[in-house]
Amino acid sequence: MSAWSLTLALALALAKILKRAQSFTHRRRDWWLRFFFIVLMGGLATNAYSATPVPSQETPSQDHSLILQITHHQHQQWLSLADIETLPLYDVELKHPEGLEGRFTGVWLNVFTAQQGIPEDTRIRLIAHDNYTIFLSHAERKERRYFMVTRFNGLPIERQQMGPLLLIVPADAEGVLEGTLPLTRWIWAIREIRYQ
Ligand SMILES: Nc1nc2c(c(=O)[nH]1)N[C@H]1C(S)=C(S)[C@@H](COP(=O)(O)O)O[C@H]1N2
Ligand SMILES: [Mo]
Repeated sequence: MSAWSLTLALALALAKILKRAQSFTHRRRDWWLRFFFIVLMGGLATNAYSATPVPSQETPSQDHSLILQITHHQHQQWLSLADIETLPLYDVELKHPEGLEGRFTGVWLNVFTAQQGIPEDTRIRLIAHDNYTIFLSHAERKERRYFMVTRFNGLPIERQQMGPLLLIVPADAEGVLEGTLPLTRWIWAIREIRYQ
């Protein structure tokens, strides 16, 4: 549920109460408000899982321990949480299919790869600590907005908890939970990104 819709709902509820107090004779107007309120509540209910990242209030990490390897041919580079969090941070509330439910903070993958100088039209490969690996083609990266998570409920994520980095697709959160969209790209415990 987004903050603005909640504010709107509260404002409307307040308006409704005020109107009521004002006069019992204006029943028609009351019906209008009631109708509007029901429509709004319906909107909120269906909106509940359309997870959309919003700018985060989190202070960028100062942790400089190296957690992510970027490999390009023979060239290797290591990045820390502090390095990754120099990019604009976003928050998204969702339930991860593996069970974690709450606020995920991170950066957009396409913004990260652009900052790293990884060409947009290359296929990238992500490798996890358990050696699970996925490829994201140019087409796939254009089709969906991947989000790289650096924190859960404001804190860095432990290795046992899918950390230090995990990939999610906020727009797919609902479908993935329902089982109508695949989870294969939701790689967690990311340790390396490679590209040719
Ligand atoms: N690091 C890591 N991420 C991963 C996986 C994994 O084994 N390791 N499995 C992927 C696959 S194929 C699916 S369907 C989901 C769920 O995997 P699971 O059924 O093995 O829990 O997580 C995805 N992300
Ligand atoms: Mo899977």
